Parts: sequence; C-alpha cells; structure tokens
Amino acid sequence: MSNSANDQRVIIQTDIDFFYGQVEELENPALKSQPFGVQQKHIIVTCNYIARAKGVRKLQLLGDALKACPELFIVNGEDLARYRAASKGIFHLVRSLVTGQKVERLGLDELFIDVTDMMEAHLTELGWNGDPDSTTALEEVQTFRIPLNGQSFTYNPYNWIGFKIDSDGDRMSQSSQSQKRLSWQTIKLHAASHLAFYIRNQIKDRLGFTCSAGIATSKIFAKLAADVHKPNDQTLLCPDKYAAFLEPLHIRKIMGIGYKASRTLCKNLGLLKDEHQANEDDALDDVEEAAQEGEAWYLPELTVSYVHQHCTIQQFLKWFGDRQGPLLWDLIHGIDNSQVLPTPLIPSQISIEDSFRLCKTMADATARLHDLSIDFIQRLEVELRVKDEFVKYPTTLRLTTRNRGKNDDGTWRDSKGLRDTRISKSSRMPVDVFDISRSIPERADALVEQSLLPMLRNLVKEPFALTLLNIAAAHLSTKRPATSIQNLFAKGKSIEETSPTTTPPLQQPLKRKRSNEEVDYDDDTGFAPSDYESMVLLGDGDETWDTCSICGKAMFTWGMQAHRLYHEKETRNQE
Ligand code: TTP
Ligand code: MG
Repeated sequence: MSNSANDQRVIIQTDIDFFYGQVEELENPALKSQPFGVQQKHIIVTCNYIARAKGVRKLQLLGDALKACPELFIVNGEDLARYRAASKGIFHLVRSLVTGQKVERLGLDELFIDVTDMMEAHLTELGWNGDPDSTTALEEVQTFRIPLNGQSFTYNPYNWIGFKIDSDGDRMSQSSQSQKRLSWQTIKLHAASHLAFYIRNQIKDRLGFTCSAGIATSKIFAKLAADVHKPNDQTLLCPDKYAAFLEPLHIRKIMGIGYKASRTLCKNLGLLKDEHQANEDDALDDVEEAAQEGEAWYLPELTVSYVHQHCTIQQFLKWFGDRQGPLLWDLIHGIDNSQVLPTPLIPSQISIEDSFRLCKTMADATARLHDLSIDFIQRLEVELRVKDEFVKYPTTLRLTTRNRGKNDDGTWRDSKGLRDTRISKSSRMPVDVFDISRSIPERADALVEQSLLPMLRNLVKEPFALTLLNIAAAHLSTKRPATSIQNLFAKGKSIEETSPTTTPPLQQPLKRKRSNEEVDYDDDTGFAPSDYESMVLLGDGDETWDTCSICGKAMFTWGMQAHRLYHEKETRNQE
C-alpha cells in the first residue's frame, strides 16, 4: 500500500510507562501499591495504571480525577529536574546498546531506535545474501550478539516475542512453530522483536523502568505499535497489516497530525461541533487548557478511513499548502519516510517555554520569568553539568515572546494569529548562571534582573498581551566565560571591551511536544517549515544596546543594571 510497507528498515520505538509516575515510584516504592497521580498546575499529567483502572486519565483536571478515584494519592510534579535526569539516563543507556547510535529522543520518555544496520549485519551472519525477497530454513536457536557491549542472547527466529500483528491478527508469541522456510524479512522482524525485548530488559534491570515498545519499518508504525499493548509489553506490527491497521484509527493518533491539522480538517469537513465553531482560531497551547477542553471539539468519526473517503489530495494542498499538504496526505496514507535523527549526547541549544492565555503586566511577566528561569537553569544543569562542572557553556541567551495582535478598535485580538507576533532578542549568557556555589533560585533571580527583564522591556512595552515566553541557550563553548557580570561592570568595563565576538545565528526554536518541554536538540527537522514562516525574528543574534545616562558608555541592555549598580557604589564610595 505504501512506501512504509516496502520499507526495509527496522525501527523500534520505546515509550516509558507512566514516566513521571515511575520516577516517583523509584524514589518512593510505597507508591507502587496504591493509585496515584502526578500533578502539575491543576492537572494530573500522568497516573499509574492502578489509577487508570479506576478511571483516572492522563491530562485530567485534578477535580475530575478525584471524582473518578477519591482515594487517588497526589504527588507534586512541578519540578522537572528528576524527570529530565531520568530521561537522560535512559537515552544514554539505549544509545550505548545500538551500533551507529541511531537513537532519537521524542519528548522525555520516548525513543526511536533505527536498528536496521544491526539486523542486517546479524542476518548476514546467518547467511542472508541481501535479497529482501529470499527465503531460508534456519535452526530454531540462533544467537544475537550486541556488538557494543559484547553481550548476546539466543532466540528462535520462527517466533517473535510479545505481540505480533499481521494478516493473521494480533497474538502473543506462541511455542515454536517451525516451518521449513521463512522469508528473511520475517526473520529480521522476529529478531528485532527479541532485540527490543533485550533493550527493554536492560532499561528495567539497570534503571528500573518498565516500558512499552513497538517494532515496524517506519517511525509512525513503530510508534502506533508501541501504543497497542501497554504497559510493559511490546508489539511487532507487520507491513502486510499497515493499511488495515490504520483505517479505523482517529487521525490524532498519527504522529505528525497535530491539533491544528486535525482542527483544519474538522472545520473543512464540517465536523467541528457547533459550540467550537465560533472559536475556531483558538490556540490551546497550554496543557491546562487542553485538559479543560478535553479536545472535545473533534468528533470520533474523524478516522483515517473517513479522511480517505472524503478528501482529495487537491483539497489537502488547498487547506495545508504545497509543503505541508503532501506531507500530511502521505501520513494519512501510512507513508512515512522520515529518518531516525540521532539526538546528540549534548544538545546544541536548550530552551524552555511557557504559554498562557494572557499576561498583561510587567509584574506578571516578571513572576513568569522567575519560574521559567528556575526551570531553565535546572535544565542547563541536567544537560550540561557533570558532577561539579559544566562540560559546555552556552554563550548566547535568547528571549522570545509571542503577543496577541490588536483589532482595528485597539482591543486585543482573541488568540488569533498568535504566530505572527513572535519576537526575539539575544544577548550574551551571563556567567553567573554557571556559578554552582549559588542556589538555582539565586541564579534565576540574577538572570531575570540582569538579563531577561531588560530584554523583555526592549521587546514589549506596557500595555501588552503576551501569550508565550521562551528562554533559550545556544552557541555552546567548552570555555567557561571568564568574568561574572557583576565583576565586569564593577571594573567599569563595557561588554564590547571584553567580548568583541559577534554571535552566529541562533537556530530557530524547535517545536515542543508538550507544555513546558521542548524537542530542542540539534536538528531543524522536527519543525514544519510553515511553523517558522511567520516568526518575526529581529535579526540573528541581535544584541540590544543601551547607553548609560551617567557615563555615556554604550553596552548590551542586559548589563545595564549591573552597570548602574557600579555607579551607585562609586557614588557611595565618594560620599
Ligand atoms: P506519556 O508517554 O504521554 O505518558 P506516560 O509515560 O505518563 O504514560 P504512558 O504509560 O501512557 O506512556 O508522557 C510522558 C510524561 O510526560 C508523562 O509521565 C507526563 C509528561 N506529560 C506532560 O507533562 N504533559 C503532557 O501533556 C503529557 C501527555 C505528558
Ligand atoms: Mg510514556
């Protein structure tokens, strides 16, 4: 039916079960025996499977979750640092198990692992001549060696592990069913299911997490497969079943078809519920709003087969444009040639953001920047600090805002055209951020006061209507910046005397998977080009400059406050 069905790749997708919940359980094993949920804001972002059995859902309002399960134990999940550290550990472990390091992180708890090379090397050892259509008869016991750590396991190539979905249905592995001949493609997928099992066992034995896994020949089908038997199990989805498997699924199940695309389809197909028609441009960026809304606006009938029956490629081109239209059309038809893009061990840029309905005042924005800065510095620590040292230092700091536009009568527009109004400012990263002798909240305070607030004032003037704040760190260097900004200005030096380098262009912020968390690694592929189109960036690496009203020195805005302090101190000394 599609390229995916003819694809010779083998991709394993892993998804940790109730990820934040397992991190909590590992710290507090007493949680294991009771229903519990992890709370952020007013939302249960995840819950264990005992709670799910009692009707609690992921991304449910706290009140609704307690209604479903009054005895639900609540754990606070606002501090993401431990989840990020666990996520990094899982990624590092899996990456150490597969050749070629073709492991891509998606969000905090999902990985795509391209094991094609490993599988083909193994098949070659078994005598495969490279012809995908050829068949063979093998012994029932074979050995798979993991090249990177020298371990091996034995398996039966006539059997798979976990579940297998093909034209014969969805079934668990069975006792050996020796056949005389088997296609090499089948052996490859069976062997991959054993490799997936090995990887899952390593994650469990070494780090304590259970996960689900999917095995298929493309990323979308591997991800769909991982979702079939959760938790703590795995599914091999065979190409002969792709078409039938896809047809009944709701289109939101397909990776790459997001909220906006689904809504556009609903609207154009006349499926949007009446009460949501009026708010058709509302952007539910915030996890809280999404949970409140419960995505109730889309109807269950928006399945892949419904779209197949009611849409043409011409309509997709009209609704989604020349670039996105064909991509979405392919996804709806199960065609996904997207590659597993290896995530580097150290990200090239780190960013963190918060989106909200409305922030109108500097006081509110300052409070939000404080919260975000704590998160930001924690994130830098998780990604870039090893023991007592940072191994890399981002040299550029960027602040991005998104603002609501104004109507002709001067009132703020109601969430429309949000993307049109993203603006950014960049400056040098203050070295104080890396001063681990100070607490994270202290460093966050300094970052806000000395850098972010001046940048924000430069970006927006009250009255404003912000809907997003994003803080990014980029341009990583192995050299620790020499001087703290306080010292720098205490000596009366301006930035241009000490840091004459111009910064290279910043990468665009990459699309986040979910609220407050970004896919922010070194690639520009996870982000649809159209998502960038309307961003207004004020020049790459642009620095904002101010002139000191006392001494007339020109300097970066972020240093102005420290510079004023220097003058104040100087005046006090003279008095
Ligand atoms: P998921 O993998 O979607 O959920 P999960 O791992 O908790 O549960 P499952 O067993 O179904 O895989 O997300 C991973 C973590 O990300 C989750 O534990 C909590 C967090 N998260 C958010 O912060 N916001 C979100 O919108 C979602 C869906 C998850
Ligand atoms: Mg998960």
